[in-house]
Amino acid sequence: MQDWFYEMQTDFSRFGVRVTALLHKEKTPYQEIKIYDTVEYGRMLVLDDVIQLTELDEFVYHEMLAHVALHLHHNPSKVLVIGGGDGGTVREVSKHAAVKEVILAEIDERVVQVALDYLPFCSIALKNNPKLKLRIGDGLEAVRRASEEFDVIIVDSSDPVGPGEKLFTYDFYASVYKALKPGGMVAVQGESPWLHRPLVKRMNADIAAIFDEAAVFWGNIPTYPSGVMFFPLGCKGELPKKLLHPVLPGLKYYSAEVHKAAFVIPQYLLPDEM
Ligand code: SPD
Repeated sequence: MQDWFYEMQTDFSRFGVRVTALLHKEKTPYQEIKIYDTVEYGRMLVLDDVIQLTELDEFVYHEMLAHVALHLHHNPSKVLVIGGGDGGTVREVSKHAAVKEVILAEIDERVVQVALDYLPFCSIALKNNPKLKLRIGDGLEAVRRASEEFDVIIVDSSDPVGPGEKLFTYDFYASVYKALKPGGMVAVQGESPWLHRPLVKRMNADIAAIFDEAAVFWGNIPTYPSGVMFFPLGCKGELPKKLLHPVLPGLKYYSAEVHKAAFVIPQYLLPDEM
């Protein structure tokens, strides 16, 4: 197979990847899952025709989503990951000695199984991981049921269509706030400040309205729309201004310097200015 996969990033722009094999395709009650092999990006997970991760750059997304909040929290013992059934975020969260328990709430059990079958570089964290509690079910319900239970909540969602839609609402963020212990933090997959401007503006305004302190940081992930992804961060209490722990060794993107630089947002991309 020598073909192209195209993601429609907006109604007027698309991103193309040369693929060499469609390794898996199935329709679940929630979405269509596809796994491709590609020429330049290695294995690629696609949900409802939207790229979720590639072997080449997934580490940037998963390191930034996990480590910024975990290095800012004084004792991130209990962490909830919503979405992220591929295991990439759990892989990064589990690296912290302070983390004793990682609860993964993934709505689609087939994403977990397909990742175990085809994406071992992420799903390795889902096998023989004594910190992990896998809960197949709705992430929104998981936070609605909880009260002051988690130190850190990480929202590793797909886009705001299909199963991910309700993870972009004011009500969801309000439930996340309630589910966090005092001092707790949430880090969120926050889409592209170039191509999803109204959504980015609303998400950041909602999180700033609900949380005691909020900020946004960014990462460079080439296979996501525009290559720039935002990550809103909310804190139940005062958001520490500096790292509270030495940076974990062996990471490929996140560092103390990257942490600092990630909070520097050019004027045009500031959510308040959109
Ligand atoms: N536009 C796609 C954003 C996908 C973010 N979630 C990826 C899940 C990987 N764990």
